[in-house]
Amino acid sequence: MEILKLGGSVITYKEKPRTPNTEAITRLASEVATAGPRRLIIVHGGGSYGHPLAQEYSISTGYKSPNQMTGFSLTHQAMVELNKLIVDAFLDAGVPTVSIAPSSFITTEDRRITTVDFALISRAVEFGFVPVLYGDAVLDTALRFTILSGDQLAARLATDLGASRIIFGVDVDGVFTANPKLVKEARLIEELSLGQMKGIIKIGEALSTDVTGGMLGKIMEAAAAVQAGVEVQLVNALKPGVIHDALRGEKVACTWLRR
Ligand code: IP8
Repeated sequence: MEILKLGGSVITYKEKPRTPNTEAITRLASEVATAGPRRLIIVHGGGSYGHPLAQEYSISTGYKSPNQMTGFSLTHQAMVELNKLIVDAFLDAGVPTVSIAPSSFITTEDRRITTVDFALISRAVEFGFVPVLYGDAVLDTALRFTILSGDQLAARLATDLGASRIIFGVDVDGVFTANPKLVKEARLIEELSLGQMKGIIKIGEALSTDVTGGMLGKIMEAAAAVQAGVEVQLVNALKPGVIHDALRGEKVACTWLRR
């Protein structure tokens, strides 16, 4: 079994509220379809659907005032809307996707998934379906509610279901020595060991106050899955053909995170 996480910056235009990257979504659906049937779970991010509302109503830090209640629902509904676009595109391409809302069966405790039962998802995969989940506004036993990132969900699914690989489809080729969007000399790092990942996490934690998003957040979430023996591949899902080739096990420009 494998997990494909499609980043919000791939499937939406992050700077434009509620704007899907329809071209990318349609292309990715056909890439997954032509890669052939497989035991796969798709998780997608929030991009310009979930994030602006989650931010406007400060959902991730939990309950502080009654007007956030509507914000919680609006954030979830925005994700349902984006999820419908994804699932419809994959169905059009012939991939037997089924939508599963994370907030309907996952709670967190202080933002981390505690006990969760993925048996239904595992059954759906066994029966040939491709479940599609997403980052969502979820109930939290300590904070009343929070935002569960698609990255945390993908890593936990992989660990609990014993997946062989997580493919993170992002908008760059992988982890670079510097920000490739700002620094021309930035070099792609082809492989990071768990030890190297831990070093990066330590530096990141020391430097930054908010490490949940972006590449560092992915490395942090991936660490537990890598520790459990899952191979994690970060690839550029905006480049046509890359997700197809990665699914087929062909060589692509990427970063591997391995034990
Ligand atoms: O984009 C968060 O998921 P992510 C989704 O994977 C929401 O961090 C609801 C903002």
